[in-house]
Amino acid sequence: MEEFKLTTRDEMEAETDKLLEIGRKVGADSWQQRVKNQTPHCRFGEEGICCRICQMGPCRITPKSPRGICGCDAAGIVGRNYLRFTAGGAATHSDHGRSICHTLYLAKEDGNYKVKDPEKLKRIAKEWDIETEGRDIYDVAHEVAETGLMEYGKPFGTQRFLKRAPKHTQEIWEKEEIAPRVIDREVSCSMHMTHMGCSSDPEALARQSLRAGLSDGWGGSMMGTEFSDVLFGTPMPVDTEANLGVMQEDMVNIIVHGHDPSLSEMIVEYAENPEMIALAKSYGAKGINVAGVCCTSNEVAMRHGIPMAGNFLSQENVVLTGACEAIVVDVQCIFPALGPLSKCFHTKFITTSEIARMPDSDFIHFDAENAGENAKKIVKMAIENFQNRKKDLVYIPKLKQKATVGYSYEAIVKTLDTVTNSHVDETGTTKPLNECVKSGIIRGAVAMVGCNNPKVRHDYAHVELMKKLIQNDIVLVVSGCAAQAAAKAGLMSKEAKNLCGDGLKRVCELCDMPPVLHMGSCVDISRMMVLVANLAKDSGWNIDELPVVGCAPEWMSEKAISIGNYVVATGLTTFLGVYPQTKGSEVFDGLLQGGIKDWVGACFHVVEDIDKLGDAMIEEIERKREHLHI
Ligand code: BF8
Ligand code: SF4
Repeated sequence: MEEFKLTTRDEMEAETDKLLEIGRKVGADSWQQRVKNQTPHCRFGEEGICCRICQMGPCRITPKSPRGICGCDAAGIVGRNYLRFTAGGAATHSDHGRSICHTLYLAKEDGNYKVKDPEKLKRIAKEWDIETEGRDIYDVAHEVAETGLMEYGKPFGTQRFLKRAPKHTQEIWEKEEIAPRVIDREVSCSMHMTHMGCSSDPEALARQSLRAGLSDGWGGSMMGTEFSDVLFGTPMPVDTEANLGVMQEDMVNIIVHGHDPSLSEMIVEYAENPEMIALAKSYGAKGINVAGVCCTSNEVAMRHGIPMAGNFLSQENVVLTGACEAIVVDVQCIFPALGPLSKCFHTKFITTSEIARMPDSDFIHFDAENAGENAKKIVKMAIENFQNRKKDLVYIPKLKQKATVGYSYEAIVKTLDTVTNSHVDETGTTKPLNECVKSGIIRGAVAMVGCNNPKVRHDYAHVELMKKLIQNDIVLVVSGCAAQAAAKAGLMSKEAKNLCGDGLKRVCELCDMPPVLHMGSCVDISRMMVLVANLAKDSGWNIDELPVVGCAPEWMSEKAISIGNYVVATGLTTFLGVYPQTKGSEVFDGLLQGGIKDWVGACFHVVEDIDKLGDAMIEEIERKREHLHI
């Protein structure tokens, strides 16, 4: 048996260089080149002190001009920009959640979408006081979906899922007036507050940022996750593979990219259809290979073991292999660059959502009603495109690692139970995990999430931090592009246990799990919220006392900031490796990195030096342990 070894960043970059070389031959552009073209960035933008929200501006803050034309100061401008950024993220995640609600509403026994986890559906129905006894499961599904849709627009009250949080957390949210009302209201209220001539008070802007974030994490994202599980199944551990080497030279390669599993689930289904496989063979391919990029990849990897080709900054690489017949996208984090890039190769760039229309793509409008038919059409298009491959442009790097993924909250509870063999009911408890933490076998946990950002060497921060943390017996729960960084490097292989400290290694052995647990896509950070909520309830500690922190070392998107806000507002101190655009106001920045702790028991810390970032997290976890006397 070959000895286990992580794939290094150097190895991956050497392969990327080869791909870029091929790209240059066919006139392809690349993000690496565009970063050069865009550097240096505008300092006003970087520090958040450029205001463009009215036509008297744009106004920029300098020592000579400390206020905009309306008189708004740096704290107001930075705060408004930050809140708008958050609202963008909350809207995006939540609208994804809304489309999943709609899909659930349209689910039927003989339709394109069915209920795959009726037990989970019944649990949610019970939570929401919806009758399940003696009812057809689809009646229940439709009522739950409609009730979920009302969470976006009901006139009164707060988000239903807030009740999942421990009492202590709920009380903080009430007292600080940040309990999120309906989702659309938090987003539009944020836009209203940041209109010219409304809020310029930094505290009010920070507070609304937390509330808008919470409407995402405990509202839109949580419904996105929960209803995706109901529709497509709750993830359980499954083996898969990661990195560009999952693409196959003799197969039709279809890459699914984006976020909404409604599309990718159907593509996966049709790619397994015997009729389609026969068609692929008739075109000279051995079969059909579906692989993923970004969070769509996380969704189908978690549920079906579909291999993960790469994360955010790998998206151009999949086309550069010359072996991608189609890259099929839904929404979010899709480079518009894929249009012109695909034209340099034979690749079909297929857009499917009205939310994400892009030039140089084939648009096939995909919705719940036409899902089956259109998924078939897309798979067929990819197959027919196999013959157009330019053989001399094909280069698939041999990079590939094994990964075990699928650690939903339910799966983690079940897996950790192996340590104590205590009884698990249908929802289980987190007691075994608590025991491991109390005894110190596991020192704590880091929820590492978020994107790639060219401001940080691609995946380097994720992987180096994860290595350091597991060496120190800190278990990782990860999602989004952080998860794929781990998988590509090999940290989701069960053999990665050999890189752990003795305590965590023992837990990995006993539970037969990797030290870095893949909890899913970015909307699935709601799973992490459920996990810490139940850890707190089962242990009797408050969430802000748990030796658990959040971390986004390479983040870039509005969604990531929305996430940061709800993770902090839930009580988890969160470490960022990329400075948000807030440097221009010490007052606002000081709130985020200190002041808000008085409200919610946690705040942000920005540490751009990766080594120091790791140390800071370990120190924070040890401080929490000391406080708990464990
Ligand atoms: O929602 S981690 S780059 S893919 S935003 Fe995007 Fe960031 Fe990746 Fe998933 Ni999340
Ligand atoms: Fe300038 Fe005020 Fe208008 Fe912003 S709102 S652009 S600071 S005048």
